[in-house]
Amino acid sequence: MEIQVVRGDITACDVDVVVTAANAPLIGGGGVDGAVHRAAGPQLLQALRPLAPCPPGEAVRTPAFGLGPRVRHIVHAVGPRYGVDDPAAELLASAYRVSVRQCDEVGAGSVAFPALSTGAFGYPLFEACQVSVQALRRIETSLRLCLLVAFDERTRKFWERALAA
Ligand code: AR6
Repeated sequence: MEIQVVRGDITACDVDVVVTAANAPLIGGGGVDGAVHRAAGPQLLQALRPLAPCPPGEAVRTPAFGLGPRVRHIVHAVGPRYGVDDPAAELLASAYRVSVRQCDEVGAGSVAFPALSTGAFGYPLFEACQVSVQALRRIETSLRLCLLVAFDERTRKFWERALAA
């Protein structure tokens, strides 16, 4: 799987699967999840209700609704709340791994990830970038392309640095 860092808004990505940074009750919120819910529309919340709760380190999958037809599925990954859900690094790596497994289950070729847990959930940015790159590199998958979508320049730099290591 090729891993590429790009700067931008994940709701504009041309991929089979968009991953969002969800919370355990799967009720939407701010940050990237807010943007994904706005783009997908209200059907998304309805589809999530029977799948909740989703514990940290896990992920669930729904159709893409308003994000389609370009995007086929949304994976709702729950990263750890830093300082609350432990062990944080293992839970964060697991959220990435389970998301990739969700992509493989539907035969996806491409996926876009946000920097899970690095906003409202408070995970230190550089460490989170390292954990995500290490986890994604070790995974066996039929995905061809994985976009790491940095919303700001700091995230882009740290992901590039983690990829170069
Ligand atoms: N595209 C890509 N990345 C984005 C976008 C976007 N449109 N918007 C924000 N980011 P966060 P978390 C970046 O807080 O820390 C929500 O309320 C953002 O700059 O979205 O896992 C959920 O409902 C940051 O780098 O996710 C949960 O309750 C990264 O996405 C909780 O926050 C993650 O920040 C999850 O917290």
